[in-house]
Amino acid sequence: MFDYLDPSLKNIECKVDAGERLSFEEGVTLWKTPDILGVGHLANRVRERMNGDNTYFIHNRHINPTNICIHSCQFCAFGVKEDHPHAYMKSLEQIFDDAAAYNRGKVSEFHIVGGLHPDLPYSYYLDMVKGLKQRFPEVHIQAFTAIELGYLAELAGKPLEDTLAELYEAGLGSIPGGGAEIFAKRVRKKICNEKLTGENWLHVHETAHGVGLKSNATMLYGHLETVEERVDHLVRLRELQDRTGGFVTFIPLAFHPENTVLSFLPSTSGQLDLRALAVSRLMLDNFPHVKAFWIMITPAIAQLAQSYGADDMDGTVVEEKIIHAAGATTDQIFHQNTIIQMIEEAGRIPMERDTLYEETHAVTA
Ligand code: V47
Repeated sequence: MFDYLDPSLKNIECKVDAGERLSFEEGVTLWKTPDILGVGHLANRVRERMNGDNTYFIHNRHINPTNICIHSCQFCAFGVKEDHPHAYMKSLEQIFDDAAAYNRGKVSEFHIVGGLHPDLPYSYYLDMVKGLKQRFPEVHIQAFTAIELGYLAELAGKPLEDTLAELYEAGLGSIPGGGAEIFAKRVRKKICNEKLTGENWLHVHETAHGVGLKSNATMLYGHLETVEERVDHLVRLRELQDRTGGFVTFIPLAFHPENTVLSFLPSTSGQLDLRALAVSRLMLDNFPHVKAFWIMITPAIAQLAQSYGADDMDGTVVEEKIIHAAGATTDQIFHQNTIIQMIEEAGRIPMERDTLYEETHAVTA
């Protein structure tokens, strides 16, 4: 029997055990209670019910085509204007070369996210997808956040649905979860005023699910948002998932303040990172997976997170620019044996997966 420090977690436990949905107010309790062990324990029960002892990872390769961006988000240290000394834009040939350099028959996913470049045409993105698919037909392309997709539809001069269908046809496999930040208008106005609204982010994902594309979802936490705004974010994702079933994985993203306009804010704590994963697992009862992205929260916390609701560690990544621009001190590459040993030490079964968890198999170091 688990002894909860916070008696209000007892009621939540009854609902969790009965498989009942938690309310907005219960979500707030989970964020506010000092009983982090209790929250973790409940999240772990759900995690084991849904995914047993499996901890998933993938051989992937991140590609960030450009850091030049028409937006100036307060939380972002990656995006710059064209005249910035660190501004870059990769040609399609460079992207294909990068992909080839790291493929070596092992990588099963290209994860592609970048800035909104002011001058690139829609054909650049379409040809990127086509060219990668032609050269690496076996690799899944997870590309373009909802923000980029909204922009691409504008560039293409076509309705969003047609743009998504065309990219899907060209070889786009699924959509990453970035750009969600926090849906609440109050915060969005302060941290990413020029960006797609929360409602529009949800609309892009709903439309993508409608054309057959699966997607991920994220939440950027640890900046100006309140606990209630975090719960609102999770509830809105849960509602969309009820309608479409198109989300695969949820990834809470810990805000990294360095080199951003919000650099006066502290970094997130280990406790907040674990709680974000645990509360997400408990509130998002219809999301199959919750990922502890080691790049964001360190491999050590990602390992601990395997007992706080998470069932995924992301993957090998190879080169990450967005969070490292904002001060992440983690390595950029995680070798398979290190991932496997960390998962085993956490008492879980290392399962290599493809992007959509359709093919999975247990591995040993
Ligand atoms: O939307 C930007 C975040 C996202 C910072 O789908 C920051 O599996 C923290 O899409 N501190 C883009 N976060 C990355 C992305 C992603 C990442 C991991 C997994 C998946 C997935 C997708 O990066 C942005 C924003 O929320 N971000 N700057 C920062 N300073």
